[in-house]
Parts: sequence; structure tokens; C-alpha cells
Amino acid sequence: MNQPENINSRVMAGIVLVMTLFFAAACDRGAPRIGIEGVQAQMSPLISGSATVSLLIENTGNSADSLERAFVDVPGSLTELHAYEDGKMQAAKRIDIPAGKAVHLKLTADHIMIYKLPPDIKEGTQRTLTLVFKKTGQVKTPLLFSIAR
Ligand SMILES: [Cu+2]
Repeated sequence: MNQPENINSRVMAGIVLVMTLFFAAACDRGAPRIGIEGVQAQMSPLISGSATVSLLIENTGNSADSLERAFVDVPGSLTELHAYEDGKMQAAKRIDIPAGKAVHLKLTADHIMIYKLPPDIKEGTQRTLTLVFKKTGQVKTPLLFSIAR
């Protein structure tokens, strides 16, 4: 049912990745090179107005970076970085993205969580996720909402 939006979102994520690599290539050696893939926001069927964001953050550069903050263009929403330890999640100050590594953010690992989403955000809604990295700065990517099943 959401096939066209999914494809559209993948194409846009691809464009973001290419643009990120292009700008990173212009930087000095010793810089992180951040790419984003597979961004998805899964709304909780249990806790209304909350969603878990999963995505792959790849650092093909030769310097570490860290995700410091994230936000979405939904007024009133609250976005947090979460760490996952011993089956529990808790707020995290940052998520490290080591050089030459890909970090998969998901519910059972470090992840991004959005709270206080208004009722007009439903399955199929698309917004923009902004990731703020310590060295790379802001990276924007399309964010498609779905319902976790
Ligand atoms: Cu969480």
C-alpha cells in the first residue's frame, strides 16, 4: 500500500547519501565521512505519539564522529537519543560513530526516539529528520512513519 512512498523515500535517502559523500570528499584527510541509509520511524502501537527511529549510519572516513542530537520538523515533538543496555533503554548524551564503521540504530541497540507526536502523524506521513553530528554538523534525511507490528 505504501510502496510508492517507500521507493520515493529510498531514492531521497540515496540522494542524501550521495550529497553527504560529495561534501565530505571536499574535506581534509582525517575527517569523518557520514552516510545515512534505511531511515524508518516505527510508531508504537502501545504508546500513542511515540516512535522509534532505525537507520544505518556509515562512517567511511578515517576519523570518528558522534551523533549529538536529532530532531524532526514536527512542532511540539520531542526527540531523544537512547542507549539500550540489559534489556532497558535510557537517554544517552551521544552515540559514537567510529571511523570505518557502520552503526545500526534500532530498538534493541542505540536508537533515536520521538515523543509527543500529534495525531496527524500517521502511517505514510513523511517528515524530515535532522541529525546533528559533532564534526560533520547537520545531516537531513526524509523520515517515513509506519506502525510497528
Ligand atoms: Cu528508546
